[in-house]
Amino acid sequence: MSSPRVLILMGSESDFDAVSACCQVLGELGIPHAARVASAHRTPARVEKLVREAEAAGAGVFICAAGLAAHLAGVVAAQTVRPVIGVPLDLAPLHGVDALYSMVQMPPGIPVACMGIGKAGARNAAWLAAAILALSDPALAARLRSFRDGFLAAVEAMDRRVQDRLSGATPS
Ligand code: RP5
Repeated sequence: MSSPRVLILMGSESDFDAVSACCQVLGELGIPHAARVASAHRTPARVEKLVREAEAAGAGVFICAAGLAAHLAGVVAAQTVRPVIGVPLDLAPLHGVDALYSMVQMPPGIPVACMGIGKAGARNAAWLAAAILALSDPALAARLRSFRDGFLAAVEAMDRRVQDRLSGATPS
């Protein structure tokens, strides 16, 4: 198997569903990736080791998914100059706003590219990672372009269905 070009870290097994959505997009794009559990506060040395090993193996982008006071992305960004994308996860009682603020409000110098909260953000993390890697990978850039063309076809199909529904609509 090829070395991961994207390492996804999640703070807990509780984050699996969002990370799985991220992995699905990376898989569809043909980007080798790995997803590991490592907690910034419970296992800081493990986080550091996984980042160091992934860098040495050629990972170009890190994605960090975590909830609550989600410092995982910032901690990873402190250890690498490669791009770090944070995905804040939606746990009670603040429904991900706590994690969002933890990631998006990084002090200057150690940035984290923060996505939206939850699964949609997790999917976008994969799309953004792909765009970053595509800067130096023309074949990946072509695959990304072809996915965008697919979006156009999907939106046009939705529009046709909406027009059909509207033309059959009866006033209430
Ligand atoms: C964070 O705390 C994890 O990323 C997870 O989203 C949240 C809760 O973790 P568990 O208590 O369920 O392990 O570190």
